Parts: sequence; structure tokens; C-alpha cells
Amino acid sequence: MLTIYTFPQDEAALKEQLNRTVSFDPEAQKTVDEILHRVRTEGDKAILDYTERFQGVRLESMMVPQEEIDAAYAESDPEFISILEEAYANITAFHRNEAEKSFFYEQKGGVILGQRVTPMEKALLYVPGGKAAYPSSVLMNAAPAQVAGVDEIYMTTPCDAEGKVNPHILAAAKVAGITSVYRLGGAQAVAAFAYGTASIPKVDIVTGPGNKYVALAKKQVFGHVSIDSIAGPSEVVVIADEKADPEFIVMDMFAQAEHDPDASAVLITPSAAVAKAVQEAAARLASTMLRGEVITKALTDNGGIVVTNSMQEACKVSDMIAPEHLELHVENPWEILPDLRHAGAIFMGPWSCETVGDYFAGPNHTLPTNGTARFFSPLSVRDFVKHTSIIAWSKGELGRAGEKIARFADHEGLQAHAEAVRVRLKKL
Ligand code: HSO
Ligand code: ZN
Repeated sequence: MLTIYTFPQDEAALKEQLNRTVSFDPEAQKTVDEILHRVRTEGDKAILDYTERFQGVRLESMMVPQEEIDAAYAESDPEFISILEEAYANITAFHRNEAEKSFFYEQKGGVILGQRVTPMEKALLYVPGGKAAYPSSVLMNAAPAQVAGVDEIYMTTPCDAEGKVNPHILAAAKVAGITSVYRLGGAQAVAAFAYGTASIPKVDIVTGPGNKYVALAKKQVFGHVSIDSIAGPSEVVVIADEKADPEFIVMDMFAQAEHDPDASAVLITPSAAVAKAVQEAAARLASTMLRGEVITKALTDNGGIVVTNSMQEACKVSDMIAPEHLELHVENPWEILPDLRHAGAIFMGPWSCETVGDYFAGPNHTLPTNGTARFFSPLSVRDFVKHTSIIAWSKGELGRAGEKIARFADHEGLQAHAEAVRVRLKKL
């Protein structure tokens, strides 16, 4: 199930196995284009029609009433609610550290320059339905928006054929203090909030994972609204030394693989013994797992074990992959941290399994996938704010620098720009 590659000899085969280029689907693109167009031109009617077509229900109200949210919360296992609450407190506490400050400074001549940070007014958190309906994603999307100070936070999640939405999602929304919940899904939901309709507010940002239709819709509305990154299938790389516990490694690789047959899990180690032990344990244990089939498919198609000559080389291979999650099962993870540059989140040592980060630790679990950790970052408070430059120029400074600025404008052939300065210079 897991092939062992030797690095650098098998580099080409390894690259082939881990090749994650996403295929373009022209059929899906056509569908999404049509949905966006219809929602834009026909508004609510298009949303209700598409919900009827895809979810099988003609909705009377697109919003989930507060009583339904309260009931889902009340009927939840109280122990689960208190776990959600503790996780939410941890996530919020972490994200408070991300909050950016405005800055202002004074320059010679009484000039004040600055940059003001203000939150976006309205955000939509998209929460998938079906098998990837994760209450944890509700918390992970809500916390940064709330810490940023977004005024109006909306959530939407697809309903079933009875018009009902997942009660665990509603309970998590209640824990996160989200009150505006809609039962819409798919590209039509993204379009509705990106363009606005008679009954749906136009937002400033759409975040959250979704299927390929949701992803294509988000890409398409980008520019009209802001979006977070486009989530691909989940990935983990484990770097292990000779003392690492194969059982820990296998279960962490399975944890990633069980998300999706397209998920990927890769072990990189200088220890041939650990490589062999993990390969054997994975083959033995996969069929014992509830999602054994998904795990086997993910590991066979997109997984692997890489044996390197050194720990340094292991770090190099990991950087080449730029994984979403990186676990360091080594004696002193802090020692190799400086050698690792590209990863969405790094889990330090054997007790920091990815599951801890998926649910509870505090850092966001929405992370850059598909090698985009080279240039993208985890979902954060920064996604929900924007910056405004502040320029407070003084009379004295305009007198000193004005003619230079006017000449700059002369060089661009922009007469009014130059005159805007020179009329002022005349009055000094
Ligand atoms: N590992 C997923 C997040 C998640 N895991 C949600 C469990 N629930 C993507 O980083
Ligand atoms: Zn996970």
C-alpha cells in the first residue's frame, strides 16, 4: 500500500507519485458559470430553483430560525458542547495574537503618515454538508472573523431533502455565537452572498471549504468579494528519526488519509528500520479502520515513504513538497525547525499529533494545500481586515517639496496633477 522510495535515487518516481496538479473540469466550470449568471440576474428565484434541483426541496425560508439552532444545541450531548466551548476558547485566544495594529508616525515638517487596520463589515462562512460537515470548521472560520471585529457574520450550509441542516453544525454555530445561519449550499450559495439578492446580503468576504463547485464559484467571485484560499485535498508529511514510534506515525498518516481518497500522507525518514515498520503496520491496520477503503485508496494513490541519507535531506524533501501539515517525530524538533521553510502548520514532537491541531490547540486548521504553503498562510484574522493608508501632509512640507512633486507630474505629462500642487504653492 505504501511504497518505499530511496532519495535521491527515486526522486523522479516520487515526484510522479506525489504529483497533485488539479485537473480542470470544463463541465463543472460551465455549470458554475450558469449558476453564477442566473443568481446574478434572477436573484432569489434562481437560488430557490437550484436548491430544489440539487437538494430536492423547495425552501419556504432560506434562513434557519433561531429556535432550530437553539434546539440543536439543547439536544446535543452536553459533554460535546463543553468540548466545543473549550476548543473555541483556545482558538479565540490564539487568534487574538494575530490581530494587527494600525500604525502612525510623524516625519520632519509635521507630516503624519499611517496605516489604519479596519475589519470587513460582512463575512460569509461556508460550511459543507455531507460527509465533510465538520463542526470544527465552523469554529475555525468564526474565530478569526470575530477577533477581527467583523460586524455581520453569516454562515451557510446545505440542507437535506427535508430542508434540515446538520444539528452538530448548528450547535457549533451557537457555541461560536453565530446567529445568522442559512440553509443554502453549492455555487448558488456562494453567488447569492457574493452578489446579494433581495433576501441575501452581499458580503465582503467568503471563506470556508467546499466541493469543486463551491471552489470554482469562489474563484469566479474573487475580486467581487475577497475569499480565503481554495482548499485542496488534505496532506501530511511526517519526518521521523530512528527513535520514532511507528504506531504513532501510522495512525497520524491514517488520520489524514481518512478525510478523502485524494488526501496524501508521506513519511520521510533517514531510518530504513522505521520505514519498514511503518510500511508493515500500515498494511496490517488499514483494513481494521472504519474508513479502511478510503485510507487504502489515499495511501496507495497519493502516499509514500521516503528514505533519505540524512535528516537534513529529509527536511529538503519536505520543503520540496511544501505540505499542509508537517509532523516532526524526532528527538529535538526545535533543532531542525530552522531547516524547514514551507509548511502550513508544523507539529513539534511525538505528542503534537495533527488531531490536536485539527480540533483543539488554537491555530487555524484551514491551511494552504497542494504545495501552496510556499506562498500562502493559514486562515487568520488578517484575512478579515483591510488596510487604509493615511496621509496628513503639512503646509511647510508642501512648500519644501511641492515643486519637485509638480515636476514629477510634468514628466508624466499630467498637467492637472502639477497644477494641483502649484496653485497651493502660490498661496504659501
Ligand atoms: N485536517 C483537516 C481539518 C479537520 N480534521 C477537520 C478533522 N476535522 C484539514 O486541515
Ligand atoms: Zn483532519
